[in-house]
Amino acid sequence: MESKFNWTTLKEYKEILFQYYNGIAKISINRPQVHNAFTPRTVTEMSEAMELARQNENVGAIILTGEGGKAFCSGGDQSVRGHGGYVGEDTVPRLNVLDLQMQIRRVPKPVIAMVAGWAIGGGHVLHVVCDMTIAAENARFGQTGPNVGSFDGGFGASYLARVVGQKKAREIWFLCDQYDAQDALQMGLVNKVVPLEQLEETTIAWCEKILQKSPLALRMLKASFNAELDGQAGIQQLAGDATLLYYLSEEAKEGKNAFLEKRKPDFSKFPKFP
Ligand code: S0N
Repeated sequence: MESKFNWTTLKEYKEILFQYYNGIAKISINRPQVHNAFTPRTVTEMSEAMELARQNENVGAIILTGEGGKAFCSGGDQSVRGHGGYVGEDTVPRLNVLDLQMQIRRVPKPVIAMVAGWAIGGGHVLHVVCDMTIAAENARFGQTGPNVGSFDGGFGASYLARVVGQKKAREIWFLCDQYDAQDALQMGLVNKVVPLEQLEETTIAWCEKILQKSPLALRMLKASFNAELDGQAGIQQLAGDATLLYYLSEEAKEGKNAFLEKRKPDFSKFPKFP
C-alpha cells in the first residue's frame, strides 16, 4: 500500500524493508506473495534491523509490520521447513524466530505491531510479543500449530495466556480458529482497531505520542512489565537499567573519578535517602 509518509531506507535487504521517519524505525516483512511467511533469512534480516534500530539514538519507537495490506505475517514458511527447523540458504535448520521474539522484548524502546490482514502461526506470536498492536479492520488472528504439526510453547503459549487469559489462550491453540479484529479487541489481544486506510497514520500518531515521553521512563516501564514474566533474565534487564541510571548520578561518578585520580572516594556529601 502507498504510504503517506516520507520514509527513508536505512538499509537495503532482500526479504524485509527497513525504513525511518521522524524518530520511528519501521521493519516490514516483504514477502506478500506468501502472506509474509518468514524464512531463516527473513528473521536474520529482521534481527539485524532490530539491533540497528536499538543502537540508533534517533529512533524512539519501532513499528513491525508486513507489506501488501493482506498479511502481517503467516508464520514460518512451510516450504522451507525441514528436519528440525526452517532451512536457510546454508542448508542448516533453524528456529531463529525465537531469538527475534526475545529481541523484541529486550529492545528498550516500544515496539508496535501494525497488523493488516493475517497474523497467523509464528506471525501471530510476533505481534503478541510486541508491546502494543494496532489492527486494521481486515486483520485476522490465530494459531495453526496443531494443524500443521508445530507449536510454540514459549511466549506463544505462556505470554499469550498472560495477555488473553488461560481459557482463551487454550481455545486459540486447541481449536486453531481465526478471530477478526473486533474479537481480538474484545479479548485484549490488540490495543485499537481502525479502517485499513487509517492504519499507518494511527500507528504513526501513537509513535509520535510515545516520542514526546521520557525515553528513560519508557525504558524502565518496558523492563518492569517484562521483569516478573521473564524471571532472572527480566530482573537482569531491569537491574541493568537501574545501573544505567546510577551511572548518570554524581555519586557513581565520584567512585570512578576517585579511582582515576588515585584518591579515596568521598561519598559523604551524598544523601542517605530514607
Ligand atoms: C494465512 C492463511 C489462512 C491465508 O489463507 P488464504 O487467504 O486462502 O491464502 P493462501 O492461498 O493460503 O496463501 C497465499 C499464498 O501464500 C502461501 N502461504 C501462506 N502461508 C504460508 C506459509 N506459512 N508458508 C508458506 N507459504 C504460505 C500459500 O501457500 C499461497 O501460495 P500459492 O498461491 O503459491 O499457493 C493460509 O495461507 C494459511 O493457513 N497459511 C499457513 C499458516 C501456517 O500454518 N503457518 C505456520 C505456523 N507455524 C509457525 O509459524 C511456526 C513458527 C516457528 O518458527 C516456531 C516457533 C516456535 C516453536 C515452533 C515453531 C515451528 O515451526 O514449529
